[in-house]
Amino acid sequence: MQESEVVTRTGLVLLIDDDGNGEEERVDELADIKTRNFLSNLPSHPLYDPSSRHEYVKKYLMFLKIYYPEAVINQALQTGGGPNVSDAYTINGLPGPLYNYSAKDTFKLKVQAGKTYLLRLINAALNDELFFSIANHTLKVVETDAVYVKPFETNTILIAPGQTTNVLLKTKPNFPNATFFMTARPYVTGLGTFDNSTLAGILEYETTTLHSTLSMNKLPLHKPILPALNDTSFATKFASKLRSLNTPRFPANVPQKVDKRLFFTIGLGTNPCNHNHQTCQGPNNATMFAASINNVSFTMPNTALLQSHFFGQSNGVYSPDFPISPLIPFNYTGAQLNNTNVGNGTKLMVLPFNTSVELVLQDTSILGAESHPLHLHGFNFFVVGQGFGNFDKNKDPKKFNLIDPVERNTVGVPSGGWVAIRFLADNPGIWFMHCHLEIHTSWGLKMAWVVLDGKFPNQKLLPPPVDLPKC
Ligand SMILES: [Cu+2]
Repeated sequence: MQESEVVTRTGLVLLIDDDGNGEEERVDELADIKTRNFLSNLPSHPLYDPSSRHEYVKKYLMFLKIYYPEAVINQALQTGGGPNVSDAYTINGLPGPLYNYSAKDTFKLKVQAGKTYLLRLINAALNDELFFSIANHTLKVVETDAVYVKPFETNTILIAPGQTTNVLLKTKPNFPNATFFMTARPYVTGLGTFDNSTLAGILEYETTTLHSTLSMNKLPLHKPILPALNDTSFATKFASKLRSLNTPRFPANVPQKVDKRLFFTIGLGTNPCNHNHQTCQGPNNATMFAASINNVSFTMPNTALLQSHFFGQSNGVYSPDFPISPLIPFNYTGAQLNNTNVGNGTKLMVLPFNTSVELVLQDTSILGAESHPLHLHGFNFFVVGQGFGNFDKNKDPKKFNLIDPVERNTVGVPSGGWVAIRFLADNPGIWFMHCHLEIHTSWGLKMAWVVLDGKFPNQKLLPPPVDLPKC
């Protein structure tokens, strides 16, 4: 992922997708259109803030990024063990003063008193969900994954890899005679080792008076208190605050009828060690880590799925028989199983055009319960319910929120729990769904959907470009 920043004529900083996959671009185009609406329609806008009526709303781009070379993932796949932990987390490329020798590499967010800023947060850390907080300031969450939410205030946000969150930051009315740490560190529920370090940037108030840089450095520095590294209670409360805005202008179009009900287990597992005379570094020396959905660990095909589907040549590339539920039901969040081996295959699930899908994603306790940020390509979905333990298909659906559930494209499957989503399969093609923890995806925690063409010309998969390279 190679992003660059450009400044548009509106003075906003935007994120551009340079890798050509269109995904970040699409998210950003949506965000940008909304931001322009936001600026041009302030008085009638639901997020309109009377105190900043004539204020120009500034927007900052922030990356929370991690030093994490591809070689680390490759090494883990070779040895069958967990990945080495990263060196540091960064904000806009800078790790900050809580790391040795990094005080010079500190991101400073300069603000003026008495204004409202729109901060756009993107978690680009490959393997970690992150807590983020700014000392002595509250954040008003207004948007997640480029969709408005009912605004709510919080001291800390939780953001998973691949998620975006926009927050309004109202600065103090007057110069505060202090500076403020902005810190982030991971939320981790798995059993593996992880980078438990904390990144820090500084929120610094600009002043027109006599404060020199020297005197700025002498100001007291406040630090936020972040939740504990495994604070699932915070994660649950935060998730339950996220609701769609659901106004006449920005309705929540939650599918009310369901054509297909699906139940997928999400979790880790093992494959036998494939080195004959070597030991592996998996859970024991005869196994390698793997991960699966419904116990199918996804095997990457050699031919592109979309290409083989479009030309009707999918035989031998993938099989259209992804299971609608686990073949052998078990106590998903109960005691450890003796046999942790996964099945392997390139299995896809076929959906007729416009199928309304309800999908329950159930975490398993195999090799430890863990929060998994699941990402669906091609669609937004509504998060209609979540809970702990095993999903109860008789009781739990009665509590689903079908009015104003949050609409997004990446959702944390609660550690030792489940989450239910609904989406309308109105986008023909082949779409991946995978855990956004990079190592879990590499271990096979992914599958793909085949969404068939509809009847009308604008409901059909477009042909590949004429210059598509031939094998
Ligand atoms: Cu995962």
